[in-house]
Amino acid sequence: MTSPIIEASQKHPKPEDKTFGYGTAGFRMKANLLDSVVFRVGLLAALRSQKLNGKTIGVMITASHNVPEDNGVKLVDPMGEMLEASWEAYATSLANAQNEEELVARYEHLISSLKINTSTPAHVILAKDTRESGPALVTALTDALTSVGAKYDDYGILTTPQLHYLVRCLNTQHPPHTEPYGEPTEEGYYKKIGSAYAKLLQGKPRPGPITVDCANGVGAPKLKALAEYIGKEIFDVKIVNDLVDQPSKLNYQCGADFVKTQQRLPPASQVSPLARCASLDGDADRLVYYFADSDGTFRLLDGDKIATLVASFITDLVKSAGISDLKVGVVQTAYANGSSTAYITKTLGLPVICTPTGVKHLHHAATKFDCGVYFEANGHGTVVFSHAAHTTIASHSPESPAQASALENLRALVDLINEAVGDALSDLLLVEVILAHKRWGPKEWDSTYTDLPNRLVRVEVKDRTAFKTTDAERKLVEPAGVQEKIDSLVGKYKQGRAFARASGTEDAVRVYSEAAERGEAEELARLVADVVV
Ligand code: NG1
Ligand code: ZN
Repeated sequence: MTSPIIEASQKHPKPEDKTFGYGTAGFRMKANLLDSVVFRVGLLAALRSQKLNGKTIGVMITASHNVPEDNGVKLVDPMGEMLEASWEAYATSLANAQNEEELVARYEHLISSLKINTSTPAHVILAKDTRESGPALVTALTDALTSVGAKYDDYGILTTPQLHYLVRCLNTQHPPHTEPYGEPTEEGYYKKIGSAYAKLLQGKPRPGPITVDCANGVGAPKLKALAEYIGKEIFDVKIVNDLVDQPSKLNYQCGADFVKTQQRLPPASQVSPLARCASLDGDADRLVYYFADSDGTFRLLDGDKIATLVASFITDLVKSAGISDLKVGVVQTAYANGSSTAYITKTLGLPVICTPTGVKHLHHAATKFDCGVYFEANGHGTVVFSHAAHTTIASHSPESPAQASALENLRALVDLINEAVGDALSDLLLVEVILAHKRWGPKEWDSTYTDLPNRLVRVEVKDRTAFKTTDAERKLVEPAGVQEKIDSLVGKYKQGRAFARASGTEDAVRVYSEAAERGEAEELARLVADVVV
């Protein structure tokens, strides 16, 4: 059993002086360092499947919004969630074994300590984004899977959320699941969300054209396929930044991360005032909207604006359907604009939970609600429905035609939403539907509340591990004394708020600030940055 692993692993040697860590987004780095890591992730994926009695595990090869030279790999658990946290350490342990012998020893240690029956057939599905380094990394992965006799299916190029969807579909085909999540094919994905969209738009004004910047990544061909499935009459999308055959253009001057951090239009987008625009990131799991105001000012509608729109719509729909016992709530991180939090609690009257950065934390917290809406400010998020919500929505009896129609819409909404993970394509259709129902353009949506001026800066420090936080990363406990200094600075600004935390994906500390005036928010960020260096 072990010699095939050694033989296969010799083709994917570990770079000597590197230490790898499974972070918030899996392993992510320069693609030329990733070969051995992906091979070892393959071994772990097979073990994870065996540990879970042969359930299907997903492996996605992508580096999302990172530069084209980077790549990454992450594992998807059976219901389409991120890998269970305790297994991240096993991934790190395999990735850092210095040689083949150590790798096999660690692999066997996992088998015995986790009591894994290796005669259980393993099943893994895999996909990649459009990066040039993808195909070679897939070979590393399949070499590993072959060496341990795991069965695998390579789905080629997909968006990250499509792979999560497929994993969930494949694992819900059999009892105890009463109904599969959807057809386990790419086509099945378009069918499920596309028909839900069409249903929700019945009798509603047809949305006008929307321009979508696809970051020159996988979102471009997939959005085209989705748009073809739905049809131009009800989904009139103009796709820009779709140069997937020019890998160096990926995420360059475009994409959701560019728009959110630069707070401006991607240069390739030529749009008329008040026209709806959106950007996806490089693997199509983030979405932000924006528009140019009548005077040309750029207006961003970020993850917070999407979360508030979705939460208000679901609340209304649940109420209109005559359902009274489902709890709707919103999950955010410390990066959510203070105005959005105030709007959710005061205007919408909904509870808000704040979690540390990273969607796995938000997702987990969202399961505490019946309809849990979660979004990071950068546009990554979705809605999760509890078991009770699914049952109630499926079985509720309406008492009037109005209730019946709201209930139909609620059912279609559940189909439209990719519960497994934040999904830019599904979220895009969701926002389009809500705007059509509310008869809103981007300006009406934007005017629900006004963002407090804010600033996010990246600070290079000697050792970011020295920064330890509490209270959902809003307060520093270490280094000693720093939080007191931040507090005293914050106290000097009207509506001031600021925090510093170590990034989980980059070697830096991030400082975020808000204040009543733009200049003050910027000054506060600068002063806090001075305190942390
Ligand atoms: P870090 O580098 O830990 O701040 C960033 C984003 C997160 C999340 C992760 C994973 C910000 C401020 N941080 O995390 O929201 O998306 O990357 O990709 O946007
Ligand atoms: Zn992404």
